[in-house]
Amino acid sequence: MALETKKFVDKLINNNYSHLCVVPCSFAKDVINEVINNKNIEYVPCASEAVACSTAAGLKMSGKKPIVIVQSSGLTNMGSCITSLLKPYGVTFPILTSWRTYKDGDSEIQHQHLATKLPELIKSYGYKHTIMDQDSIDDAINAINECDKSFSIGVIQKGSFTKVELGNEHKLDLSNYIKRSEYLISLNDKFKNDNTLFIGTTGNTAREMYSFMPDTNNFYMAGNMGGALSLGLGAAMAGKKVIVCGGDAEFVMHMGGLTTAGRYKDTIDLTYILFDNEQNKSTGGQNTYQNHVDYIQIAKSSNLEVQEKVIKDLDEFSNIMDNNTKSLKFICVKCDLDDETPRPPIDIVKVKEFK
Ligand SMILES: Cc1ncc(C[n+]2csc(CCOP(=O)(O)OP(=O)(O)O)c2C)c(N)n1
Repeated sequence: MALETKKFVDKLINNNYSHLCVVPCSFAKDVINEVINNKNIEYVPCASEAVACSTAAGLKMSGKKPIVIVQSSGLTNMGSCITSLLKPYGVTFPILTSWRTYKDGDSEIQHQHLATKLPELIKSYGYKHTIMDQDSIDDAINAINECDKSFSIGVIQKGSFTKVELGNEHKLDLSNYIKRSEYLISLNDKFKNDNTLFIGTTGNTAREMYSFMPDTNNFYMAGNMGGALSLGLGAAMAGKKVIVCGGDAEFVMHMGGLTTAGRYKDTIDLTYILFDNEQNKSTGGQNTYQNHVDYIQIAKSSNLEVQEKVIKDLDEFSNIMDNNTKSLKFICVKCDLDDETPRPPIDIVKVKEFK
């Protein structure tokens, strides 16, 4: 059975919950859609789980009733906020996390560790964990109310909520842009049999690289969301020529890495290509709501050499990628969605040393 999502969200609102602070997980897609559709509770899309947790703490400490929803892989990002703010100051609000499982051959390597260790992680934070009921809305709401007043984290399992479509007014229109696959194919043509290291980020970028860049030297980072620029920085500092293929949600998650990378501009060969599809494609297409952010200016002021214009054209992209000067570069490309492509298999993903 699954909880009827609209009724569940209405009950949250009846219980005066005011804000949903989120980094998306596909398990929570329908609750997120319903909250975006619903005018009586505020959706707060967050750059990282650390941001979600601190924002919720600020809301709670100011008399509001926030709820945080994150993926198990992101509960670790909240560790500092939980152990050094929520626990010592005694601040409580419902934190709900999905529990991503792991099955050899069928799951992403990023979920392997916490698939068995999530309860231990929660315990080490000094919290209890409560598996959220999938049959009774009242029992689920009671568990959430318990999490609101005690150190308890609610765990959401797959299939807990009925399907909710996003209202048309919230849907994105990317039809003016070309698909990411076209840019990736052009990279494959340009860099085939070259030793440039391509790092693909968590989300659909790495998956699509596997399908559309079969001839380049690829590392698929299915996890460590937000860490791709810094991973690339380390490799570039060790002498490699690196191109990171990122996404708009991954780029902002640990944006502080820009300040570190910027320091090394003149000594490294590293390009970050931000493939901006304005959404979290791999967790269900939730809008990142980041149109207020000028990625190019942020990169520029962190000392990266930027392409001043957002790229929307394949020839333009191809010309830019012909620029071989050794530097720390940033390119922002707008792209439309490709159809789902398969995950790269674990034996190809699991690489300990770059080529
Ligand atoms: C720390 C962490 N939080 C959340 C997730 C869940 N997650 C996986 S991919 C993704 C969104 C990626 O979006 P983007 O970077 O824009 O790339 P796209 O899939 O749109 O290409 C999220 C939220 C995760 N894997 N790790």
